[in-house]
Amino acid sequence: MTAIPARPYPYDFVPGHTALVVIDMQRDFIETGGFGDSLGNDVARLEAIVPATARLIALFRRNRWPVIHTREAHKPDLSDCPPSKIRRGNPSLHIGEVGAMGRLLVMGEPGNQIVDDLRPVEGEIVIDKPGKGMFWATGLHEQLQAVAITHLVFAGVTTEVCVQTSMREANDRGYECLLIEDATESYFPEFKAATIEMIVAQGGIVGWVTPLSALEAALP
Ligand code: C5J
Repeated sequence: MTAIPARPYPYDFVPGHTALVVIDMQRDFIETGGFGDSLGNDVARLEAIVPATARLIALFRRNRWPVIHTREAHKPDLSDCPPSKIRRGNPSLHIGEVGAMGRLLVMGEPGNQIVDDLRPVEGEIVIDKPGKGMFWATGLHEQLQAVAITHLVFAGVTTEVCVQTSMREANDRGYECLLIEDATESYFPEFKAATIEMIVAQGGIVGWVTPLSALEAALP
C-alpha cells in the first residue's frame, strides 16, 4: 500500500486491488461534430486533457494494473435510451441522429469510439453504458468484484456529469475513489471546480482528489 498525497488527506493506493476508470473519452464528447458540440459546447476544453490521461493510462499499463474504459453508448434501436434523454437539451442533433461522425451516442458509430491517443488495448475492459453512471445496466460491479477490485482511480469527462455520477455510484458500492484532477474536464470550468470541492468536502464524502504528478511521484 502507498499513501498518495491528496485532498482531503492521503489516499491509500492498494496495488492489485486498484483499477483505473477512464470515463467517456469518446469522439462524441471531445471532437467537433459530436454530441457535445451539438449541445453548443466548446469541445477544445476536453481535448486538452488527452495528454495527461494518456500518461495516467501508461502508468497503469506499465504496472499491469487494470484499466477500464467507458463509453456513453446506446443500442442502434435506442431501446435502452429513455425518450426523455433523447428530447433533453434542445440540441441541434438528437441522440441517434446522424452527425459528422455517424449517429450520435450510438454503439459502433465512428463518434462513439474512444479517441485515438487513448484507445483501449487488448485485455482492457470497455463498458458501454446507457446512463451517466458506469454501474447502471452494465454489470461492471460484478466484474470488479470478481477480480477483487476495491479501489478506483478516475479520469475522463465530464467532471460533473458522467465522472461525478460514476464516482458517487462507486462510493455507494463501497469503492475507495480517487479523482485525478488534471485528467478530468468539463465544458464549464466552474462546474469542474465545484465538483472537486463537493468530492473532498466533509472529510472526503465522495472520495479523494489529487494531481497526476502526485500519483506519478508516489508510484513506480
Ligand atoms: C454528458 C458525460 N456530459 N460523459 N456525458 O452528457 O459526461
